[in-house]
Amino acid sequence: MTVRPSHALDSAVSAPLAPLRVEYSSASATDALAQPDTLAVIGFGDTPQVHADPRWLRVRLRSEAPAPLEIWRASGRVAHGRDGDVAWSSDGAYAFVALNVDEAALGGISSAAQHAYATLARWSRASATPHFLRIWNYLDAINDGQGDTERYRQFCAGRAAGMDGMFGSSYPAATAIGLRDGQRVLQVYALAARAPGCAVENPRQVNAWRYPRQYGPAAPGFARAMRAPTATPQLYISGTAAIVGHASHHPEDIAAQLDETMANVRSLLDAAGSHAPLDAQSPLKVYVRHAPDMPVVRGLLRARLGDAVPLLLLEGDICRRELLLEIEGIHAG
Ligand code: 3EB
Repeated sequence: MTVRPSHALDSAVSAPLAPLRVEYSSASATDALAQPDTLAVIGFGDTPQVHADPRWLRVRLRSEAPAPLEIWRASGRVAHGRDGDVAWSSDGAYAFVALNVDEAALGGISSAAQHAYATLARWSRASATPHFLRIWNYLDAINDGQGDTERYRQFCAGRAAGMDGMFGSSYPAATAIGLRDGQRVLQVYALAARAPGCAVENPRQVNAWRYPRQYGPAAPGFARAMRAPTATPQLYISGTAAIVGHASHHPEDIAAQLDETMANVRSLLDAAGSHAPLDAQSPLKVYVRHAPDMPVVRGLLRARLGDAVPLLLLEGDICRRELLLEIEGIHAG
């Protein structure tokens, strides 16, 4: 492993972190990457991946309109580099970690997921920021295959094997969404921190890691949300859909799924003790299965949330076939 800034002896190790600043921005990636406090710049869809910088990541999901960039800003000076297939950046308080795993090279989605998570585990053990707060997973053709051979279920099995207890019984917040470009390259990226966050579960939903066997051989290892170890409250909300208990609700009804999803988000915010409304400090990412639903979903969300909440709508497949949308976000409050 190459040398990464070690703040392990810093007396501030246990001090609360400043909140990570996350925004959807029309800035150019070049300008964003030129800022010394930029931790990550994420482009979507057809954005050409032209930056060699390890902080630059392209997610292969199409957006509704020309997609803004998602920019993460830390507080301190950001160092960055690559260790094997891991791209990383860190200011000592937070780290961005990303890797792409070619499925064919590993022998399938399950082995690719296992490799990705074993690599993250190894990375975190050697890191001054070993605590994962939030992980994103993107894989092609997530709903292909029947029953336990469905690619999402295979992904979950590989992820569980690769995690190998690294999270104990407290998982980070997460998203797992399907790509559609036929590139069998699993993409995993994460936000890690110097101090641990606190997992939050949703009383309206069965904890995902306790889903019954009918949903696959390995339950998905993620928490519904993660409270960040910050001086002022910040909550990372996992991908949230129209699941109540462990069952999907309202198949084929996008408006009802949106209502149910927002009821879940509300319930999660309540469980986290977060009573501030979603506002300009609450960027939401909305994954929509069918492109024609995107303007409908945007309209319904704007009517519900007002104009201040930053929204990024992306076309992607949800991990259960009957689910038409999923919403994730970050909330200050
Ligand atoms: C759900 O609630 C919907 O496998 O990492 C949401 C967020 C979902 C994360 C994951 C899956 C994951 O079960 C699917």
